[in-house]
Amino acid sequence: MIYSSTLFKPLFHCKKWGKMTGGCRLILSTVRFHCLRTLSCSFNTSVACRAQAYAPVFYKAPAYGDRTALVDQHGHHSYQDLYLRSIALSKAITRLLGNPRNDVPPKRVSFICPNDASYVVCQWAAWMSGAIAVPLFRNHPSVELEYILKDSQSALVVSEAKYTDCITPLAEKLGIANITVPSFPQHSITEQMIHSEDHHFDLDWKERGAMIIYTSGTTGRPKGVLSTHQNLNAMVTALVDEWLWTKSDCILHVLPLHHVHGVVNKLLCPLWVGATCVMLPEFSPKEVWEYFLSMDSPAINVFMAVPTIYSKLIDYYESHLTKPGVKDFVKAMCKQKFRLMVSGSSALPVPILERWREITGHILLERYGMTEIGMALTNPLNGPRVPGSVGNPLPGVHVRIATEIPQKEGSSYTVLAQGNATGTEVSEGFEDREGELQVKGPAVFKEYWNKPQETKEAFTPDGWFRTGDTAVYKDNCYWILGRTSVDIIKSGGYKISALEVERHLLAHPSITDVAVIGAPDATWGQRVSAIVKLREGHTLSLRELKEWGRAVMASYCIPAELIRVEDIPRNQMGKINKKQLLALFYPQ
Ligand code: MLC
Ligand code: AMP
Repeated sequence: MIYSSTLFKPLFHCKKWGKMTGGCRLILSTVRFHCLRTLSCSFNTSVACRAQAYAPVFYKAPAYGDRTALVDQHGHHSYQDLYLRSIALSKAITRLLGNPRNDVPPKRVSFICPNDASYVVCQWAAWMSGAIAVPLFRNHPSVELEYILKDSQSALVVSEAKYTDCITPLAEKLGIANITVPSFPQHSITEQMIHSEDHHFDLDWKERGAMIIYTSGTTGRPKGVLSTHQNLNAMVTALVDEWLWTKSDCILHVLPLHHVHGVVNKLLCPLWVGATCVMLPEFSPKEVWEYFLSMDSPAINVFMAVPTIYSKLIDYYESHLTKPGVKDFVKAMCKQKFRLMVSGSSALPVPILERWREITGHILLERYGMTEIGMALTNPLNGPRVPGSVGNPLPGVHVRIATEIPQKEGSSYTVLAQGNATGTEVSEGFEDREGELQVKGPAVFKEYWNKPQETKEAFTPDGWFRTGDTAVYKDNCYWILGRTSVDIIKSGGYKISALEVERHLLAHPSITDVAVIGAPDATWGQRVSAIVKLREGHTLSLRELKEWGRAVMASYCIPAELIRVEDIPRNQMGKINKKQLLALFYPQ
């Protein structure tokens, strides 16, 4: 057996962990799995952690061995199980793509999965193969999937069996290879199978592309945000350090897995530290409350969500859990079980924060982030959380609030306030002044995929990423006041481009003119409202529009409201003033 003492010696004598061959490291990993009870944990942890700077999360899995990494609708999955399944899939990927590790830039591997272990296996396998992982959203209509596959120039799409029928025709149309995630019964992955080829995970990870996440911009089609392994490493380690993640933590995961909140904060963080992630196939208020109030193991002690989810949980509580004895039980359980409850991705209304505190005894920790930068600002884990504020910079993050001084050649900026985790300095005379929030640091993304001009425009000449959010520094913390552009809508935590929705609606046979605005909404933050002019003689109901929209848009982009008008008001230049439209149709 490979874990005999004779085999150990040469491993200990490797010159440098960083220079170890992948084969060596794999042997160590396997040793770990077979000697879990006999090997010292610290040995393996140091191997896994020090092996390669900025290496992806799967490097850590061997050290966590048979701990439970994930619980999903199929059962419990250990770190060992996920790791071995990922190696097996990565072999299939490299057989198809050659060796993506040699490619510059690395090949893109898209994948479409339910929210379960198959997602982690695809993500890790893509990274093990040296490829860039492109997560697809299973609820996107096929035109949206096609756009992402094409735009990312994916070389391969991996689908979980449930989605193979949907993805195969698309892949064939685009000439992209596709495979189904093999469903490995646990016992079928053997040491022999893993050892049948050598694995070389030793790459220069730092600058290597890791993941492309698609995000809406103000103009144009969605852009692929390319983050490197260094970016992901910085995002994860900042949160792990700041919120004190440990392997005893257990998080309940209810978010989609094509955005950073679900991917980084709720999945990579727990997997990084050896904690457990209990993953629901989708958000269900009933199931979330059942987990919150359950005495069973694993006991959830961390929760994170967008404000809409807290609002929906409150609604469920009001109609099912308010009987006197039950109410006290709910509060006692939440107070006793949880160490951390976080809100983010859009502004947390103070009434939601207050009601949640009454129900659970927890003051939600609000933080601020963005696909391009990971998390930037956070209220403290320990110490007072200020309702309505997003706290201060995370470790490694530099922020400033600045206003643009337009110039003939380029732009320069007046800096109103600038800070990092150690403090913020406000420029004299600019106290309480609002401006654009700008960010620098190792978590800031590398580029918009294949969009050099957009990438350039997203940064100031001196390298600050322009978030497009208006902020102010006041009372020793940062406050987000809203988006600079009215054309970006946030609904249920999703960022939606009003112009993109308009583009879709203009293709509707009955619509001749349209303006899309974000109507304020207590549950959704904003909801997509379409003000339309219909072609003469045509009729269109909201139900018909929604039905039509399902084939062309993500469900969260489909207008929730339809306002029919004779003409859409425009100024002399023919431009629509959306602020005026909002005031006109939503005076509150
Ligand atoms: C669903 N619907 C939405 C919507 N989600 N409409 C607008 N905005 C949304 N976000 C529509 C559906 O199409 C449906 O319409 C109706 O609402 C009810 O759908 P549902 O499926 O029952 O809703 P539900 O499952 O409760 O979904 C709500 C939700 C979901 C909040 C769970 O939207 C969600 O998972 N949001 C999280 C998005 C997220 O992860 N954002 C992070 C981005 S990263 P109809 O007409 O069919 O009834 C980021 C950076 C950072 O922002 O800082 O984190
Ligand atoms: P996305 O582009 O989907 O990653 O969304 C990022 C945007 O979400 C930010 O630019 C903000 O507009 C918004 N956002 C995230 N967190 C918060 C928060 N706590 N408060 C207000 N807005 C937020």
